Amino acid sequence: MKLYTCRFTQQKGIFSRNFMMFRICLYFGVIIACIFSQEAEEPVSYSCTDGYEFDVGSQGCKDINECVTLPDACKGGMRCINYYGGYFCLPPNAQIIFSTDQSDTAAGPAPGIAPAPAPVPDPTPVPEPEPVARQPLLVWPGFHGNRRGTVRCSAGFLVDEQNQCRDINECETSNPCQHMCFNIMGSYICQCKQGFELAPDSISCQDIDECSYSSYMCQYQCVNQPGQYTCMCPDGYQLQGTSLCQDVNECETGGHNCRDDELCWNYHGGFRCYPRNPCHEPYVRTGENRCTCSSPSLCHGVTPSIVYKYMSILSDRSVPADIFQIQATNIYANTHNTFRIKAGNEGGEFFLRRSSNVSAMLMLTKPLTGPREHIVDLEMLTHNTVLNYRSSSLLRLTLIVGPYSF
Ligand SMILES: [Ca+2]
Ligand SMILES: [Ca+2]
Ligand SMILES: [Ca+2]
Repeated sequence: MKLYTCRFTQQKGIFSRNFMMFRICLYFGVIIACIFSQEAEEPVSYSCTDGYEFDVGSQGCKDINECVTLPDACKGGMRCINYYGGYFCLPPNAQIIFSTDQSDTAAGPAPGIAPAPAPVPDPTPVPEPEPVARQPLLVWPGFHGNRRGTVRCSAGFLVDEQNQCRDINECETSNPCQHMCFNIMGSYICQCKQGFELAPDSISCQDIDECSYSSYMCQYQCVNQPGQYTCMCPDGYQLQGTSLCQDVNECETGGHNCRDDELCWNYHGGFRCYPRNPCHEPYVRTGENRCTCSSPSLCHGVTPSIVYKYMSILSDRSVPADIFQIQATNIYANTHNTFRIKAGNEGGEFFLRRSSNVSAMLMLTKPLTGPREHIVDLEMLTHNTVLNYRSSSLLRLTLIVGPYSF
């Protein structure tokens, strides 16, 4: 309650009879206090209900426009709507629709001088027969109504029993989404399961083609599937994790078909079967992978011994690269060893670098593309400087180049 000091005289009966009666009712206690405690010409205390202030000119309580007087009457971007005795804070999208029905209009309390709550300012206010009709318009997001109780709701809302607009839970009523539905005020949102994305219609879900994102999704081959993708590996490989391919060692897993007299040699992408005894006439097998020519008559002018070695190499391996070391097995005093590539380097893919008196390193100088098999003969020439004795030995290296770079 706000207290005001005022002059209250009988001469100022300029209001209508009804209004005076109302004032008398509303401020009965205050008036009584004035009559009994003050002389007619003496200042008296006068009070108005909350939201009103005494207007000296009109000698009545006048609505306070809080939307003007309060600097931040509504926060958060809400719209301020002044109302008799108070104010509303409404969402910006709220709409107020005034009834244009003439039967709904009649003389009523003068706007701004109303001593009691009255409707939202109406061009032609009328007295309402039903008390509820005197209530302000209920204005909420999606709500359109008038005082006569006819209500129209925006899309996504429905009128309930209380004549109010309530959100439709589309997820329960129509379930429009193909996968997941989330209800929101006035609408709904569809979402898709993992591996799917929302289609342009915002309702259905379409598969994500993960394989189109990048060529690095899979080491070998990406296969798109509904809601997911899988990586595939070529024959001779197995999937390692989700994207990598790992060679199957057929020689260990037993997935080879080599005979007992054959040696199984695994390489990236397959396996090979080589004879355990690679020696041909005039050579005889004198050790594992070693062939020796010992016949004085037949071995004249041929390499006395040949050692067979095998190695696997990935296709398109980066170069230069050290790939194989050749080393003398017997070291004699007063000997000098030299190394050379005797055969198998017609394309110039290899280079033999002498690393010591008894060893040399085979270098790859050009990338090899598989699947392919290279046989390179590496020769070691031994010169005994004291006895002036020369001999040679051969290492036959079989290089198996896999079909892929993994
Ligand atoms: Ca909804
Ligand atoms: Ca997919
Ligand atoms: Ca293999």
